[in-house]
Amino acid sequence: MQKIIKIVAREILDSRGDPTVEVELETDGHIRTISSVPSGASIGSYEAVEVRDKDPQRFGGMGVLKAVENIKNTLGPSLVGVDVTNQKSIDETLAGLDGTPHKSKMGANALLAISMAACRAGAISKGIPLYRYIQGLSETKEAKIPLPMFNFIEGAKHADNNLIIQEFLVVPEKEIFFDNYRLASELFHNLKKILKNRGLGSAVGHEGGFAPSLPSDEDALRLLQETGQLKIALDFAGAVPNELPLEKIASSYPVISFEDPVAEDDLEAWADVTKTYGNRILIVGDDVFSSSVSRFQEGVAKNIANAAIVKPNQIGTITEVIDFVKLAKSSNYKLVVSHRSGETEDSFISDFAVGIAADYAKLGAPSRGERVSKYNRLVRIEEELKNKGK
Ligand code: 2PG
Ligand code: MG
Repeated sequence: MQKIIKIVAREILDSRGDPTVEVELETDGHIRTISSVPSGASIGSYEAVEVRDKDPQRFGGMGVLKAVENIKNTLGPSLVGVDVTNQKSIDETLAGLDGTPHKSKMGANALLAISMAACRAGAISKGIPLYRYIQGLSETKEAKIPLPMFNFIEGAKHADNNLIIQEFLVVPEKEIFFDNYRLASELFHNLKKILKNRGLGSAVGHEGGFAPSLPSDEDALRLLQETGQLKIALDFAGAVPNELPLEKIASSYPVISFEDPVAEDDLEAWADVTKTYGNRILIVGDDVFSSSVSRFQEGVAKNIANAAIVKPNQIGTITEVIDFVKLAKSSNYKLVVSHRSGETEDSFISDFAVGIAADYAKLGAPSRGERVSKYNRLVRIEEELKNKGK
């Protein structure tokens, strides 16, 4: 048994250049792990919250020293001496010390950084890869690499352009992950050439996808089609453009999923959209569920969506997000594990997606360090799974 002896926290910067929390955890058997947490830009109102300093003198108010202090003074010391493989009790201690419904006292950013670092240490102490350890925690029968959803074009809160839809994603569906990765990279470069030839900017948005100013959202869909024939996924983040309603998209483009096609509180409209399109398109709940068991229960009772986004920082601990995964699976919902628009180089989410055998993973464009760190981790896991069997 390995016991936690030390938990240290600090501020580092994320991909947007904003501070975020990093934790180092150490055990009595000399295991040392590091984890850092991501941050969203389009944040649902049911999500667990980050604690930020709001001190205008530091990082424009975005500092996370309070969360770091919470780890140093309260959360860290309470876990000293705890068996690092006891993820459930570690997470219960963390959630208990916070004690609020949305983790607003200690901060989901503080809790999750520790929860992830403990999970990593648990895997090392058992001598198994992180995805295997998560497979065990989530009682998943067979680990598998999810189909990737690559972000090619960005709009809304993730870009400085005029597009209303937040994410235009392409979904290659080959069996081998690396083949999908290669195809996405080649098509991404195609798209860049098309944009340049048309005199459109090839600057990128928060997740590495291109962020051109286009006459309309439909032009973004046309660009994806010119780039190559692939399945398309869209994240509306609750806002559907007036001139491009769902019927038009569904009947004219090879779209496989609509994420948040309705605002998070309009459950009746959610049920309508699910009823109309759910037999042929994945209707993916992100903000509406916020990886929360209670929100999911409410949604299922009203027949909304047939797939769910899974984001650990929407709920704050690994145990709670696994509870959400188990419930969604038992209700036959497809699962899309997702990064956030503000990311670090941490690739925990890739192991998580494989360990819970998610159907899809949304990890950004096939470019930029904080995005490819996740896809590159999937490349390594795929090699291991091939060599060792599932
Ligand atoms: C989303 C996410 C990730 P953000 O809406 O699905 O792509 O965006 O992290 O800004 O909430
Ligand atoms: Mg979303």
